[in-house]
Amino acid sequence: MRESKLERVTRETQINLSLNLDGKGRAEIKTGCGFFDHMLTGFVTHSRMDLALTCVGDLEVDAHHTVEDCGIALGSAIKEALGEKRGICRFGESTLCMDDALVMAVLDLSGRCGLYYEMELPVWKVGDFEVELAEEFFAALCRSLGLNLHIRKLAGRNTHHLLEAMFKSFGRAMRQAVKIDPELADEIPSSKGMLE
Ligand SMILES: [Mn+2]
Repeated sequence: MRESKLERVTRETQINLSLNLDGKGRAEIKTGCGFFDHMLTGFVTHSRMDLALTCVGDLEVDAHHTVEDCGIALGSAIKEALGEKRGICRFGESTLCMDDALVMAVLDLSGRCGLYYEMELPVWKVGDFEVELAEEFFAALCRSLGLNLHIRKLAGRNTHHLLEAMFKSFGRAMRQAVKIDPELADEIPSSKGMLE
């Protein structure tokens, strides 16, 4: 079973997480930041992972620690559930629209961290979420997972739609990348023989 559980406690956040890579897209997300919950739920639905995530963070400061630490935790959990990455497709890509918004996510579970984030977002805050935190989330996730990720806005004006299209597009791309490729048997899909 490609699953993992994780508890992460710092002076800024307390996180409990359980993940199943081969799920049905079931999300139980409670971070105290409503818009961020909405984004993570979109990711989960379209990645088809099952994710239960509770975070009690220092929202009296702002949502920064909460969002960043959830990124760290989710990346660590996916990494643990993937193990040696035997038989996975490894690469994923998705260009997804939501009304006016058109966003592309292309990724490689290479074991190396890289984030190439080109989203021009018209407003600085949506609901209780400062939009610059989205980049912090992906940066943290890429570091802890060892993910190379390109995210690019192709079109769009509405910031809610743009962020939502981005998280869903990331979900679709991750779904492809973690999928088991039946032709690979249990090979590690790398000419080096390892993905670390
Ligand atoms: Mn929405």
